[in-house]
Amino acid sequence: MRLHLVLGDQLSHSLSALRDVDPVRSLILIAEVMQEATYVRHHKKKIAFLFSAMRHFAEELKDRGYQVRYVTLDDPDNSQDLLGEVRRAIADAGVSRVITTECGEWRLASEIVTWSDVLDLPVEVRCDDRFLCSIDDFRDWRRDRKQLRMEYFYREMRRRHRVLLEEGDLPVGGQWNFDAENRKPPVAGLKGPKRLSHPKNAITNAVLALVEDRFADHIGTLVPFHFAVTAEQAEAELQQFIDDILPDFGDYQDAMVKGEPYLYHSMIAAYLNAGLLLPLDVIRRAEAAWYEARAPLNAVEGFIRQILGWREYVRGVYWTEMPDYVARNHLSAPRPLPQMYWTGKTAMQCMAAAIGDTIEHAYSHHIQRLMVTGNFALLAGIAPAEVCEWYLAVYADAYEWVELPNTLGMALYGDGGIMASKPYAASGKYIDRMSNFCGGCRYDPKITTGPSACPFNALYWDFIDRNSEKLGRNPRMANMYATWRRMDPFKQEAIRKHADGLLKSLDML
Ligand code: DLZ
Ligand code: SF4
Repeated sequence: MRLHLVLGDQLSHSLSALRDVDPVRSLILIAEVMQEATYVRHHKKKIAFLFSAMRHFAEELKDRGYQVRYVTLDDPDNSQDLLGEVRRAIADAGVSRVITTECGEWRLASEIVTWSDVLDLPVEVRCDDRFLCSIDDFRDWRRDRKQLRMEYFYREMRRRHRVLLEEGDLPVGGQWNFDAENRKPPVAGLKGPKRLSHPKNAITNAVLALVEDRFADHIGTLVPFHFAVTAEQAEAELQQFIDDILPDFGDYQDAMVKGEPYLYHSMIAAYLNAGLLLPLDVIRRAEAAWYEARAPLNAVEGFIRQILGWREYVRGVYWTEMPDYVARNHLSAPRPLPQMYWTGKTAMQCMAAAIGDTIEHAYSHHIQRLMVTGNFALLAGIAPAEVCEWYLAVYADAYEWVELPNTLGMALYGDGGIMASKPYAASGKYIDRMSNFCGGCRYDPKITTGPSACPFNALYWDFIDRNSEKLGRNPRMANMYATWRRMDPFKQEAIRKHADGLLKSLDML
C-alpha cells in the first residue's frame, strides 16, 4: 500500500500527492489532530471551517472510489499528531511508501523531512504545483537582486502565465498596474451586496458541536456560520464575486465602512488557501470578466495582482527567508499585545470594528488588517512575534507562509524592508479619510494631544521620532522627517509626553 497524506489546507483533487492515487493500492490519510488545531489558538470558525471541509473532501474521495482513512478529533485511538497518525496507518494497512505534498509552514515541514528516518520508509514530498511559482523558481528570480520588489515579480508572472497581455508581451490597457484608480474613500451609504450563506448539513453541524465542546476557550463566535465547506460552494462564492462584486472591487478596495466587514472584497482567501479554489482558475475567470466587458480593468488587474503577484510573492519570500525570518524584529519593538486584540474592547472605533469583525467572522479585509490593527501595532511598538501569533490564530485564511511576510514584513516592517520599502505607518487622518469610523468615536482624528486626541496621531509622530536612527535616512520617509523636524520643540515635547502616557496604558484606550 502507498499512503497518501493530505493536510487540512490541501483539499484539492488535483493535489500533487493524489496525482497517481490508485483505488486498490492507495490509502489516503486525512487526520484531525490537536497538534495542528492548537499550535496557535486558532479562531473557532477557522477550525470548524477546516474540519468540515476536510470531512467533505474525504467523502468526495470515497465517492470517487478511493480508500480513505479519516481520523476524527474525538476518535479514542487518535494520537493527536500527524506522525502518530501516519504511524498508526502504516501499522494497520501495511504501507511501503508515504507520499505527501510540501506543506505551508516551516514548523511542520522541518518535522516531515525527518519522517523517512523515523519511520524507516521512503517519504516522498512533492512540489505543491497549485502555486504558480515554485520555491526554486522564486529563489532563482531573487538571486542577484539587491532589492526585491513585488511589482517586477508580478510583471514576470503576467508574462510567464500570459495573463492580461497583448501582443509583444505588453500589458493590456498600456499599464501593468492601475492602483492609482483604486484608492477611493467610501461615499455616504456605501454598502456591499448580500453574501451567500451555505446551508449546514449533518457533517457541518457535528463539527460545530465538536469545536464548541473542545475549543470553547479559543477566540471567536461559531454562530452564525456562513462558510463554504466544499469546492462546489466555494465556486458559488467565486461566481457571485465575479458577476456582482468584482466591478466595484477596485474603486473601494481601501475603503472601510462601519457594519460592512466585506464591502466589495472577494472573501475567497480561506478557500484558496485551503485548496477549495485554485489560483489559476480564479485568475482566468477574472480575466474573462474584463475581456467580456463585465468588469473594468482597474478592478480586474488589481484583483489578479493579489493572486498572481502578491500571494505568490509572499510565499516565495517566506520559504527563501525562513527559518530566521520568524524571529526578526528590525525596529526592536518590545511591547506585549494589548488585551483589546482578543476582546475588541476599546473606545477606538476603528480598532473595535476591525477586531469585532475578526472575532465574529474570522475575517477582516486587507486595509483593516494593514492600516488599523497592523498600523496600531506598528506605531505602538508591539513585538512582532506577539502580533504574528494573533494574525495566524484569528483569520480563517491564515497559514504561516502567507501570514508571516504580510504581518512581520509588510505591516510591522520587522524585516527591515524586504516586503515594504517603508513602514506602512499612518495617523488618524488616513483612517478618517478612508472610513466612516471617526464620526462615532470618542477620539478626534484632528487632535494630537489631550484627552480627546486620536491615539494614532501622537503614536504616529512618536514612532517617527523613536525610530529616527533606523528610518531617518529612508528617502521615502524624508517628508515625514522634514515635517517632524520643522515642528515647534514645545509641540514635539507635548507629543512625546502624550505618546508616553498612551504607551503606558494601551489597555485603557
Ligand atoms: C489549520 C489546521 C487545523 C486547525 N487542523 C488541522 C488538522 O487537524 N489536520 C491537518 O492535517 N491540518 C490541519 N490544519 C492545517 C495545517 O495546520 C496545515 O496543513 C499546516 O499548518 C501547513 O500549512
Ligand atoms: Fe480610530 Fe482615531 Fe478615528 Fe477613533 S478617531 S476611529 S481612534 S482613527
